[in-house]
Amino acid sequence: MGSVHIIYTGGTIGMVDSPQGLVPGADLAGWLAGLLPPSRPPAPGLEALESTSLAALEPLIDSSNATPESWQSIVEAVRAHAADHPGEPIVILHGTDTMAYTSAALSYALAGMEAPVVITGSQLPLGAEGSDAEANVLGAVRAAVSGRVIGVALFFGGLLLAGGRATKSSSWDFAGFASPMAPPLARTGSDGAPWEWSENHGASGASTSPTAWTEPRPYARHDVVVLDMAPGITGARLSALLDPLPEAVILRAFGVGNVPSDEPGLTEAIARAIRAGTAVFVASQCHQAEVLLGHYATGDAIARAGAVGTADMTLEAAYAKAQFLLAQGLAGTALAEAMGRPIAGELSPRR
Ligand code: ASN
Repeated sequence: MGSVHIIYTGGTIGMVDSPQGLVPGADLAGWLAGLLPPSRPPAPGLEALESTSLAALEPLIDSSNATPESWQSIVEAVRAHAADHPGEPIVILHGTDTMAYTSAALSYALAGMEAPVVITGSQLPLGAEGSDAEANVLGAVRAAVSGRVIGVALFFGGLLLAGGRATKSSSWDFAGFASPMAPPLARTGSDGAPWEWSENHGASGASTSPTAWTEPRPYARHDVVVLDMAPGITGARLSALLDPLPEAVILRAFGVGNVPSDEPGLTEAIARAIRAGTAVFVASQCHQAEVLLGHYATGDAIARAGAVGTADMTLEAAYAKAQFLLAQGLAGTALAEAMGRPIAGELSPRR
């Protein structure tokens, strides 16, 4: 593996101070040229790296401004590069705020692609003292050229995670991402020590899923709403939040997927949405969760109404998957059924 292609999309990594707060503006190309071979003796794992190319997307964004259309721009940039350089590893530099949504979205849309894709960013700008930018970029490039990543992965704070399994776990810690329901694909050792690869390091598994789309339709902005339950929510409030009806709802419920079943009109509001053709998914507010509707009476009523649990998917994976499946033309019951089938390793097989 002699080369890597880097796609820069924005995020704190390339930001500089301004009177309005952090904005894109750092000399990322110059910084990368100084960081990666041949200008520096290669960092461990990069001995075979001979050349790097860089493309920047327009406009560079804070990832809080990302939309499904932004995911599609990245998909197209990756595909365009892969068409001319088949199999060449790709690293994506991205803001951390919605990086886990993007990594899940890319893992569905790029499932089956030969080239490994590793996404990263940083908590501090590359020019800030003690920044995590250098360690994260070197780690992402090392993972990308390792020959061991299948599909899309996310590297951050010493962990390599499957793209569809990651979640942002801290707004400030350098260990900013976690994979609560799947082991990391690899962990870095300290000071150049060898990485520890997990046995299922190919678990991003994009090329292996029989249900993957080989030529998916592009992401577009579909009306998917994420709603949180909280003690005291009323049926009237939930009904109002669902009017007009979205194409899909992800209800972030309690524990294994419980909602307040004693609350008049609340289960009925969910059932009404499903009858009208909206797919209703039940996720959990727990950081680490497997949704099991029907385990308690409080989850059973909505399951009988046709709501479908998101199993052990992260919210990010479930949201991006709902957007992906809607973009493929699925709706209602077909969408609900497809949610339970893995596309790119985002979901554990049912035990
Ligand atoms: N707001 C930034 C972003 O997501 C946060 C970061 O990159 N650390 O673009």
